[in-house]
Amino acid sequence: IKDWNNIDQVVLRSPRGASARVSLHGGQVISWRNERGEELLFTSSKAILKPPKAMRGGISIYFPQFGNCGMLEQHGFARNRMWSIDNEPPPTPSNDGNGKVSVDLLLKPSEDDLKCWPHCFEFRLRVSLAMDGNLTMVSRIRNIDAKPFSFSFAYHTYLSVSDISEVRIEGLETLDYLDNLCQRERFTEQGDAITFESEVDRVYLGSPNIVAVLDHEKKRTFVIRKEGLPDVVVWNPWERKSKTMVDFGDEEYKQTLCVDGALIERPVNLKPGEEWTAKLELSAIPSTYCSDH
Ligand code: TA6
Repeated sequence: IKDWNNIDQVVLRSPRGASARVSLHGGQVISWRNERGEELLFTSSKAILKPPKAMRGGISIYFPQFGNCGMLEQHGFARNRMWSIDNEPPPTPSNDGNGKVSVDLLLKPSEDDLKCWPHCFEFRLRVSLAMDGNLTMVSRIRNIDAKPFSFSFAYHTYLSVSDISEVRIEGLETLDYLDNLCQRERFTEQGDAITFESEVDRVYLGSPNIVAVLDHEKKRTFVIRKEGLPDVVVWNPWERKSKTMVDFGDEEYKQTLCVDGALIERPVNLKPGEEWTAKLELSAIPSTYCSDH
């Protein structure tokens, strides 16, 4: 289907009624709903839905860099480009059946991209929705150049939460992190699960492959499973920063938390002919916890 800018979108529907919507602009997942039709990803009410910039919300892809460096756009160009449907997708693993629906997208550098980042690549992205509503994204980046190149990567994921003050992340305790609010200085997380009471913008390093985001008020837990992505970006702009972003509502920081499976500290160095793969799987499950009574 087309959006109102005439950009193609692909809607995936599981037999039980979960759905996901993927835009060819940026290969961005712009919606993910559970079987009850509840939206699980945040999209800002002020999001700018017109290219060239990625819209504020959903899951966008940071490639080939994290942050703002050199001639490249902030967080790389992949999220701002038009992708195409991949007519030669990689084979589907035989254990991938079970009512899974997917779309395969492809990004190749344009002439302009090559001026800023002179490396030939093929980036294949598969977005799948499983029978149980789990959303999976698999990225395959192949070096089709004659020389090696390095890159960083993230699935920039805006989770929808009821109230940021009631949310905690489990799985990042005791890890080292780079603090983007302090020139990427390195700190060590102490003790407990991570909670939020001010702006947070960190890259947790060498994290376990499963991280959980517990939304106490909504009684929902997001489980993030990742492969090939050692780092996790955690970002909430809080009040002051929210007011500086034109495409983000002043109060919307309460309803979202970005938790990104990422590869940042040690960029990949990909040789000619080599392929790098990374996978992110998201599930949203009702929390089972002891109630107060
Ligand atoms: O992912 C964290 C971060 O790098 C933050 O520093 C913040 O700037 C955010 O990304 C959003 O970046 P964007 O370019 O989408 O405004």
